[in-house]
Amino acid sequence: MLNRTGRVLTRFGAELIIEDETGRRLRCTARRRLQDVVCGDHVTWTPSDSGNHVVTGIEPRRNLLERVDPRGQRRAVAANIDQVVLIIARQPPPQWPLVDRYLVAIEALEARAVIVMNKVDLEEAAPGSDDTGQMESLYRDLGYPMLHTSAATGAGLGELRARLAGLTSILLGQSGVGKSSLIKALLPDEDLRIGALSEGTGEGRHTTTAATLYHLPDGGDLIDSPGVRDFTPPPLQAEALAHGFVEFRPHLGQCRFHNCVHDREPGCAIKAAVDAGEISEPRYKSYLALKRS
Ligand SMILES: Nc1nc2c(ncn2[C@@H]2O[C@H](COP(=O)(O)OP(=O)(O)O)[C@@H](O)[C@H]2O)c(=O)[nH]1
Ligand SMILES: [Mg+2]
Ligand SMILES: [Zn+2]
Repeated sequence: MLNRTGRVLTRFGAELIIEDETGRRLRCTARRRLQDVVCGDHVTWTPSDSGNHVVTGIEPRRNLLERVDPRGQRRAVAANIDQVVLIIARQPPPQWPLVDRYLVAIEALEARAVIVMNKVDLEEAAPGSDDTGQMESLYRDLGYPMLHTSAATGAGLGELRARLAGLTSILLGQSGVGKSSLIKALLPDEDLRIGALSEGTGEGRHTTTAATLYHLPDGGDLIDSPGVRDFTPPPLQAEALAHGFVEFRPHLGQCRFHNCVHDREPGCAIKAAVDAGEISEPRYKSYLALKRS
């Protein structure tokens, strides 16, 4: 049998929409043993004259984004993500420990992270304990690009589009920061695209919970759905958590106790680095808050 290749754009229950190398969109059904195929998967498939084509294999994944459903089960959301765009905003003001929680999840995916400060048309909310400007430079110094956008005025959208070109990205962030507004600006005919995909699937309109891969007008792909955008990463074990703080890495393995969780243990190399100013206080506090939660 002839095996061809393609990429999964979305799935509706047992039915998959894949795109082949020539850009054709095809309805497929996965072999029974391949039921975990998700949006973003690179697959092999074989044509069929009667009914749906058949997905016969999943190529090795670069990574797999999972969420935890209300019953505590891990659920695959999307595969092969190159980049995560973490959206924060002037208002509601950033919750920096939540930003760190997302960054740890992005590091675990081994995906690129970009931070976008949206709503720059607005004044900053009354400054709290953390100065936003200082926090922004902290993340820049850690190597995370920090863009400024306004979905309202269009400011910075060109730079954001340029960042998305050539990669498969997703947007994440807390509610109210402007993710839906940014998606609308990036994918002006989103509704149309979804309509075209769901046409003829027999399931009516696309259930917006299914992650869907879209091609961006200026190049690059965006995997999106409210379920993807509003995803909150699951908690991690202390070891994986510490590894997700990139500036901790050079110090890991140098604590007095091999099982040190960098909290109250004596001889902790992480705490020594905080005291020496090599690791910032806010990031260390974030680590402790996440570790204790
Ligand atoms: N002033 C301003 N308001 C924005 C901007 N982006 C989004 N909003 C508004 O913020 C609110 C939340 O936006 P939404 O896109 O629904 O956020 P989401 O919850 O992250 O999807 C809405 O009232 C938007 O109109 C922006 O750049 N500037
Ligand atoms: Mg939204
Ligand atoms: Zn330690």
